[in-house]
Amino acid sequence: MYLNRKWLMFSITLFFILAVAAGCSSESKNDGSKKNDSDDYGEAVDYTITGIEPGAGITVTTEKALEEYDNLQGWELEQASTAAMAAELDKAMKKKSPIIITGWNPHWTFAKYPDMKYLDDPKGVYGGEEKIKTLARKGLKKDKPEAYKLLDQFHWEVEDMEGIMYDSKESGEKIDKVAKKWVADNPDKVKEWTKGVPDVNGVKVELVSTPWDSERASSSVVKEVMEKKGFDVTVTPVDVAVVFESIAHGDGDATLAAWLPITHKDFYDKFKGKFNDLGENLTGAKIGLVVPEYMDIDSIEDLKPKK
Ligand code: PBE
Repeated sequence: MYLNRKWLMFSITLFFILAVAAGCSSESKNDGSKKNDSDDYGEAVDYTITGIEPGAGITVTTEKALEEYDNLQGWELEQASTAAMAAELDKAMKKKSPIIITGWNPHWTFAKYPDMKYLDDPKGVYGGEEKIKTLARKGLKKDKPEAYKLLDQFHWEVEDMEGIMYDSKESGEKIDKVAKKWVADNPDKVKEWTKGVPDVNGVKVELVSTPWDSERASSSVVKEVMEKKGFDVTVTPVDVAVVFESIAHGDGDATLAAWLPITHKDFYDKFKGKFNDLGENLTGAKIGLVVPEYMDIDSIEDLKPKK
């Protein structure tokens, strides 16, 4: 009798354990299927990728992606500004709602939101590692050899650039101010860039640049370093297309803002042969489609076409 009761208790307990386990697994199944529904992030974001300025290289590249990926049929790229994209991202992150942005490194976004990921790009539309190159107008080497030498020697790391961008975002101080401090704090790097460059007396240099923090950082740093050597430097931020035109036509002296081989490919190819390529000033940049980690998606190909 006692034994039987013990068995009964055991069976009841076992039943409960199994019932709970079954409950759990059916719950996780439900979760799974729920996930599959909301996996269709397309509807949630209205089949829209949140982009930046119409003139950006990443905008051109994303338009190519919309053509290349069959599953992105019916999708659109919203184009406004980097600030507008950042505001949208901020809103989405707070609500944990889905968002797909055009993203890049170096950028402060990744410092502020480390829980973001690039979507795999099996067709390689966005390429792999991007480099930022220095281009100079033809004739700069002959006309202003000291400037050319310094620009040619300028090279820094992702962390340097990102540090300036992030400090500026955090402190609210303008990039050029933070850049001045950076120059004062990094005499070793500055020494390398200025090696063998004689001081000059007011030689004018115009750097054409783009209106993103990454390029504000590089241009401000180089301006500061050059001015300490006696150059008189102007930085002009313009559209990417105008940067290339201006260097090709010899209106601007140089740019530190050419993202290659993918981001600015069309502009580079269009004016090839009409400028001098001084090589990269930074390696390890990247562009692509970026989403918050909380989105259960890994690849551009996981997105569904518009219904
Ligand atoms: N960016 C940042 C620019 C270059 C620098 C990636 C947004 C672009 O042309 O796309």
